[in-house]
Amino acid sequence: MTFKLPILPFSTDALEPFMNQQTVEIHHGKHHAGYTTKLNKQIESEGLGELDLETDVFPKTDIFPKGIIINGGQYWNHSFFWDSIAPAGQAPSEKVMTAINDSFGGFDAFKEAFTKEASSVFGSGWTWLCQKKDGSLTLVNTLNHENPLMDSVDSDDVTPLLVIDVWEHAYYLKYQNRRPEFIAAFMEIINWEKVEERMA
Ligand code: MN3
Repeated sequence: MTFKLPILPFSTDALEPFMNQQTVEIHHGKHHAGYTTKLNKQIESEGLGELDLETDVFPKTDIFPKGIIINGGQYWNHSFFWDSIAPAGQAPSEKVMTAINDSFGGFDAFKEAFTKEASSVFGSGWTWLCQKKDGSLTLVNTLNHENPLMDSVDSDDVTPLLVIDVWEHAYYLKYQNRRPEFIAAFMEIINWEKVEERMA
């Protein structure tokens, strides 16, 4: 089987000015495409058959070659990331807002907590808004290629709802080293409809 680079759910200039066209084009067309190609090559060279990343690979990272874990993680994380954003103008639904209020004590408090977590990832990684088994929401940081579905990440069986990529390639062309400005911009282009869809 072959993994395919997902088609973006928006045009490459649709997130301007928060995420500029060149960043989207290179991030999707070069970085994500590169991980996709490497994942497929790795699967082929290992002679592996049909693989489901979520159910086969991420819960058992020890038994797969590192190249599958790294490129599989990056492939999946980026697919999840593109679905986490949308042209500006969406607001959380009442259901999502209630969960945010219950878990963080208000929308501003959520934004503050999310910004703090995403700012604190040292080097390359990701900040995930997740739902716990009890329905409450929590934030999980992962490094490099990792995500909360991986058994190597201590995240208590959560369901990811939303992710920000804080690798420098996600923002450097527009924001250079100013990650906090990128995080603030990301807040304007969250796909809240998708967050709700991902909630239990
Ligand atoms: Mn990236």
